[in-house]
Amino acid sequence: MPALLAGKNIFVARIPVLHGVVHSIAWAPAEDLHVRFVETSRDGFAAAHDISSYSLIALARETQRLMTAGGAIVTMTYAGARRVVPNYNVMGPAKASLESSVRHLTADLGPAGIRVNAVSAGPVATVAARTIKDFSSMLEPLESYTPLRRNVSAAEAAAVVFLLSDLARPVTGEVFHVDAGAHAVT
Ligand code: 0WE
Repeated sequence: MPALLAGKNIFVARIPVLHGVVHSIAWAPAEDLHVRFVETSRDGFAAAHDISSYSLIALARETQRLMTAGGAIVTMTYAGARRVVPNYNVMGPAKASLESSVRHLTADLGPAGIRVNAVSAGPVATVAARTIKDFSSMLEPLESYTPLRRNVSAAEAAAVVFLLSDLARPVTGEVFHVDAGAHAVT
């Protein structure tokens, strides 16, 4: 491995100032997505919250000192944080925790001009999502019940770019829905 990539100070070594960071990582053990929620294992709960939620706090902590001109952090969440979505299971509480952390981080980082927001996207058929049991059967109903009668593509999550940009200068602590209106009717 090149010397610059060794160790954990890669950002410090190579990036003098940072204006924005996108946090887009989530994981729960497949076993915990395939059992009834009430059967969630302690280890699965811990792993889901560690990887999907704590990682935002760690990212904010390590990048805040590089955002010396202010900045923006955007994370990705999902409707399962607030309502029961079949099979989303332990990821629901993990996303609820993530959304709460967004609000708590705004208070710490706001005075330094660092904003923290989340984009709640409708289900997007990513490689990981396609491995989920019955995922494609979730997509069809969206075309009948969402106000816009459609689905959302990964590219349409470009609201992330807006929240990173100066256009969103007064916006922090927001969960911005990119879901064809599903949140308004469900
Ligand atoms: O947040 C997610 C995906 C989260 C996820 C997916 C997996 C699949 C493979 C977390 N951990 C794992 N672990 C694995 O082993 N989404 C918003 C996409 C998603 O995931 C679902 C959904 C939707 C939508 C799971 C069940 C039901 C609906």
